[in-house]
Amino acid sequence: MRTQVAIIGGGPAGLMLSRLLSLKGVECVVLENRSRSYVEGRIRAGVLEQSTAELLAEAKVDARLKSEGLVHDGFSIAFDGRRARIDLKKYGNGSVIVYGQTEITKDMNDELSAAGGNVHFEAECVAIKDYESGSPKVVFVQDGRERELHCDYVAGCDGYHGIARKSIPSKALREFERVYPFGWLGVLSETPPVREELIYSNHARGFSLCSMRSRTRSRYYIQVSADEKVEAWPDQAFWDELRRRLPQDVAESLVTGASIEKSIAPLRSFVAEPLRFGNLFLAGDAAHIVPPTGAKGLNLAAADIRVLARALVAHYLDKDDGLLDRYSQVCLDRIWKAERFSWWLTSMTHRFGDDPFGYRMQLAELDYVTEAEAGLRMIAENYVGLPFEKPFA
Ligand code: RFL
Ligand code: PHB
Repeated sequence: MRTQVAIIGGGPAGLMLSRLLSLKGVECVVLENRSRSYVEGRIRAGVLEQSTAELLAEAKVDARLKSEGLVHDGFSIAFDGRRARIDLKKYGNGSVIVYGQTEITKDMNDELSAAGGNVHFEAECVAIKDYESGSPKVVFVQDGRERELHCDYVAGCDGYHGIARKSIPSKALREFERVYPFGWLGVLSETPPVREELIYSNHARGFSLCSMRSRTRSRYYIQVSADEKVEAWPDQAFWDELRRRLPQDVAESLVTGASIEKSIAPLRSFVAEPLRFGNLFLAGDAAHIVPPTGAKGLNLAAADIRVLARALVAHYLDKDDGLLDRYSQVCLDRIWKAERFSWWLTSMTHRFGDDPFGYRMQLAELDYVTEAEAGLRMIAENYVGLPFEKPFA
């Protein structure tokens, strides 16, 4: 089998790249080791930057996003018995859109399969050969048979646990990591959201977040210790603990119900440098992880794909490799800023053990950044999404 661009991983990054390249006439094949229903069922991100929505429009997969996505002009941070609203319009000159990652992958898979289907599900990549040359090969196993996909370029969009990053010799790669001593226990329920906007809460018992997927479907999270087991949290225990961590008026209006999904996500900051090795490019979670507090993971994956798609199109259509050569640096400059924001928001809102001094520092910082215009601007600009440099803007 032969194609121009082999894409490893059919998560949001891989699917988006496939869609953007196909629309420009660049050939590509996506190899995804899970089934379509598994990928579409994974409950993950829910908040999109404006630039991610624009990329979905460019990929012509935004019809449902436009009709069902909820535009949010602000969110709140609760701490010390009060609540500060971050006005994204006023201080960040923009807004975000609440629309689930599950829906994005469904929308993209629908379009890709209608266009002829270049996504191979249950196709597990096991090796990448000759990526330092001009003719790499991706070895994959499908239906128990080992096959090879020959290509010009490989896009490693296979997430944190994928093989793309692991195929690169460790001496060629620099990895930066911080593992947090806690995770997020998340619950999805068919209940109306407790408020119209998201509420992030710093509480003495631990962080919590009230989010949503639609006007009838809610997503809530509470901070739990890193070794916590989901079985230890029957629905009632989750709702009781969430209520304790919310401002009283919010807790009183919380509508609870049976969980549709419940899982624990560990929290990690991670960046691999650089993002290019010969003709192999890393994008999305394969290259970087942020703790979910800033809602940046999916948006960063989309940002990499914006740059990579433009660079590959310039190579094939304009015979210009300048953008491919700059891919790594252009992405990393923006990635590190999102890493900083996600780390900072996590540090300011979570409990790090029994640390009364640290808690007072958090409250003082929250008080300052939610009062001072400079603080409000910094939070809002980062949450809405930092600008892209030209020609990626
Ligand atoms: P994915 O989604 O992990 O997709 C990688 C795909 O590669 C496949 N794969 C392979 N395929 C073939 N061969 C192999 N050897 C393979 N190995 C792996 C996998 O099956 C998978 O389908 O990475 P991608 O595409 O880079 O997308 C990244 C996003 O999924 C991720 O950053 C976000 O979900 C993070 N995230 C959030 N991001 C936001 O922007 N806003 C949010 O509100 C937000 N909330 C969240 C989140 C992540 C969370 N968890 C569970 C970590 C909330 C949570 C709780
Ligand atoms: C979500 O709705 O899943 C969500 C929202 C905001 C975050 C993280 C996750 O910061």
